[in-house]
Amino acid sequence: MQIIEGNLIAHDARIAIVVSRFNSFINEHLLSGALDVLKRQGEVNEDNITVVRVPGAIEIPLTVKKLAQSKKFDAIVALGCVIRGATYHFEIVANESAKGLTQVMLENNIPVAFGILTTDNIDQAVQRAGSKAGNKGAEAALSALEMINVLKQIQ
Ligand code: INI
Repeated sequence: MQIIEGNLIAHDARIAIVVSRFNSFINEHLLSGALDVLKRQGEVNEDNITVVRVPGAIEIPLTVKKLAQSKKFDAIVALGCVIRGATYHFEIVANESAKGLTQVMLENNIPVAFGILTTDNIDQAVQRAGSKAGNKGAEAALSALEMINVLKQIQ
């Protein structure tokens, strides 16, 4: 039996993080969580980490696509926060950003970690940005590290 699984250390991995400004009071905590994991758990060389800021979650997929096509990165972490409002806008932004990211990942053969919160209210977002329910930015970074090492073994 052969088992392929990735560990989390990735010293030389080149990782891009795309983070949106909309709801930045949440997103900055997701970014801190992601950077903390990359540096302390992944032991990723800080010079190999690139942070790209974009306006909102809708702009994340195109940015991730461009980064993927540059072939300069081994994984991309997408961070943002979509909070439900009174209109259908929430569904559009949440669904389209998720769909776009999955498409980029499959079309470009690069792991794209999904760290975009989609919550009913601000409280749920705060809970997932470093308090009661953990830090989804940190979780996304963990999955990027693991996927880099899994794919390395498969290739
Ligand atoms: N962008 C977000 O990242 N989160 C949101 O909650 C949000 N809402 O609710 O409107 C949001 N909208 C902006 C959108 O992502 C684009 O930046 C904007 O439409 C310009 O293209």
